[in-house]
Formats: sequence, structure tokens, C-alpha cells
Amino acid sequence: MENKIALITGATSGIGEATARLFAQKGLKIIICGRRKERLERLQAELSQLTSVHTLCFDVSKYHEVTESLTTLPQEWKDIDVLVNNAGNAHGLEPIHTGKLSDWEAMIDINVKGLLYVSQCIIPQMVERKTGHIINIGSIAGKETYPNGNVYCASKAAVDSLTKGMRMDLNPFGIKVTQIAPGLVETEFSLVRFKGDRERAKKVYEGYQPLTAQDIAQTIWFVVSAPTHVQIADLVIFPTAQASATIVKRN
Ligand code: NDP
Ligand code: 8X3
Repeated sequence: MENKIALITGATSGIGEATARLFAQKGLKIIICGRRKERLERLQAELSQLTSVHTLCFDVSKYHEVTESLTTLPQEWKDIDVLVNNAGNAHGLEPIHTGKLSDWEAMIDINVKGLLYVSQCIIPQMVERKTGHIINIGSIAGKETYPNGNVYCASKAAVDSLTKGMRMDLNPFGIKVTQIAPGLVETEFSLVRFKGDRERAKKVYEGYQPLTAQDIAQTIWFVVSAPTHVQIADLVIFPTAQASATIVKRN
């Protein structure tokens, strides 16, 4: 894997940041993306000690920002071997009849359309080179709908479905496509979902040991470093305390 190029969306926190750190330690060249420029620059400064790091500051839900950023990559960064479609969040946790339109639009625009926009820019060179690996970060929410999860669950069900479709369409070109579907991972995820309410976010992870972003990064590395003939299609990962989208054993 050394010297391969990986592009990670949502590398400014949580799972994406942990993946960027681990890939850098393993010697991959990395393109780290996100909207928070100062975080990207800080991470670049740190990880440049280990590997080559390129930053791209754009919003995945803005088609023109995505295409502008990805079509103007310097020549030496264009041949992306590994794409980690990780950027995404939940916005709100409300019953369907009180859900906010702006939250619904954010989740569909970021989690679904954003993943498509980025993929559309990167897949053609993989097809041309007949190589590549796409890792889509789905969620248990895409496999089991839970109360008040409605639109977030639907957006992740779309990721589940798109992953299968990508694997079929890219099969003739030897491109691997993997979905990783975690359960509860303690990151900034709940802070974003609850719009900065730290107390409410903290409660999500109380009374049991949640997964960490590093746990998921290790899983992504396992998937990416599998032998060429091995394609891990779909992985669900829970903390030991979790049995389904809604069953969590808390002390
Ligand atoms: P974080 O909130 O810690 O990270 C989310 C990342 O996505 C940030 O780097 C953020 O960067 C980026 N992002 C969000 N919106 C946009 C946007 N419009 N454009 C570009 N980048 C964006 O959460 P996680 O690390 O937990 O989430 C990563 C992925 O994992 C998401 O797809 C999430 O749905 C999924 N997931 C999370 C689980 C959990 O329990 N935490 C479980 C299952 C799946 P910035 O704000 O700088 O743009
Ligand atoms: C994040 C996990 O259970 O909060 O996708 O939806 S959950």
C-alpha cells in the first residue's frame, strides 16, 4: 500500500481524521478534505512528518466546489487509489411530523448527493486505470431504521444501496467497493446531531464503552490492505454493548 494515494472526505474530525492518521503511519499519500480549513492545515502540518499530504477545503454538498477542487488536483495527486467516502452527519433526531426541512436537506445533500458528487469525479480515472478501492461509510442506521432517525436512516440506506450498485457497475474494471456500517462511535457526530448541545451528546455514550474513531480506522485499514483478490463487501461493527440499532446494554 505504500505510496498509494488515498482521498478521505471528512478528515477534520472523528473517523476521517483517525483514518488519515493511520494511513499516514502506514505510508499512504493522503488527500484530506473537509470544510474546516484550519483543522486541515493543522493535520497537514502534523502528518507531513510521516507522508505527503494534500489538503482540499470544500463542502461535499456543493457540486461546483466539489468539481472545482477535484478536477484541479495537481498531476501527481490525480491517480487516486483509495477513496474513503466518509463525510457526513446526522442533523436532528425528531419524529417525522416535526422534522426540520433544513435538517432533511442537509442530510440528503451531504450524506447522499455529496458522496455521489465526490465519487463521480474520482471513479473515471479508476475505471481508466482498471484499479481502485472505494470505501463508503454507511451506518447501522442504513440497515435498521430506528425511531426519530427517519431521514438520517434513509440517507444511510441510500449509501447501502449505492454501495451495492457501485460494486456491480465497477466489477468489470477490477475496482473494489466496500461499505463499513458502524454502530455507536464516540466522535463529534452527536454534537453535530444535537446542534452543539454537549450534555445531550455526552448522554449518547454514557453507561457503556462505545467504539472509537480509531476502531473504525483500524477496520478501514484491514479492508484496504486485504490481498488484491479479496474484496470485503460489507461490514457491520458494534461496540460489544450494542446488539442492534436500538439495543444497547448500559450500566
Ligand atoms: P464527525 O462529526 O466527527 O465527522 C464528520 C466529518 O464529516 C467531519 O470531518 C466534517 O468536516 C465532515 N463533513 C460534514 N459535513 C460536510 C460537508 N458538507 N462537506 C464536507 N465535509 C463535511 O462524525 P463521524 O466521524 O462519526 O462521522 C463520519 C461518518 O461516519 C459519517 O458519514 C457518519 O454518518 C458515519 N457514522 C458515524 C457513526 C457514529 O456513531 N459516530 C456511526 C455510523 C456511521 P467539516 O465539518 O470540517 O466539513
Ligand atoms: C451513527 C450511528 O446509531 O446514531 O450512524 O445512527 S446511529
